[in-house]
Amino acid sequence: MAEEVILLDFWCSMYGMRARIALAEKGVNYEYKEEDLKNKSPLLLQMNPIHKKIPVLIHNGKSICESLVIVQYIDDVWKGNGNLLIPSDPYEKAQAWFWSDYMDNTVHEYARKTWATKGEEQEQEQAVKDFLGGLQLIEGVLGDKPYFGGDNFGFLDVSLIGYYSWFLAYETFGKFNVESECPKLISWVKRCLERDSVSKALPDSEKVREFVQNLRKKFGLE
Ligand code: GS8
Repeated sequence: MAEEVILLDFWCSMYGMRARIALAEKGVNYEYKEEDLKNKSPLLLQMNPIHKKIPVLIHNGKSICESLVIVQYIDDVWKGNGNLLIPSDPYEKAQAWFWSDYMDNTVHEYARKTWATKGEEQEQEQAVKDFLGGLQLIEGVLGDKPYFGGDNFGFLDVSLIGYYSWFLAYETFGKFNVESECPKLISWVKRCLERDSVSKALPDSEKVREFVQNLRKKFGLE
């Protein structure tokens, strides 16, 4: 039986990008379905009734939700294809989950505040400091390795790289520059972008900047 793989996604979601990259790394063919998050499809509501969020992977009719769970699932199911993304060493694996969680649940909120604060300059300056502080910690985890996974592009690389497509927006509205504070991290970004799986999954940063500018207008921030 031919496999049916569908990805419910939204173009500038750093979470969706993880699924796109993992599927490409494993050479899995799939159908991409763009969701209108303001008017969610019945399929999304049926497949992710708990959170009603993208990304959702639908594999032969069964849904898998939460981007990191999706990456792990893809790595497990298409084991034989390409490199293993999840580290085989238990400590490395634990670290990869820890830092992914730190990015999603701590640094992402600082990132959001770099563009979503309304005239409260101090709050925004603090958000920029906190965001860069978080990125510097993450840069320390990379150290002098080519990838977070060591010599091979792995799970933590997949989970972090999508955030890069939002950096231009954060930098524009927060008035700062990531490269001058985190040069090694940006070298890592450039290395990742040499992979087709990454360059094809990440949207144009300028389009993301426009998207964020429209959100700012919508929220009455400009
Ligand atoms: C986050 C997914 C998410 O926030 C994951 O998959 O890792 N922890 C989850 N998805 C957003 C779009 S990206 O910002 C989403 O679907 N939002 C719709 C909504 O909140 O209604």
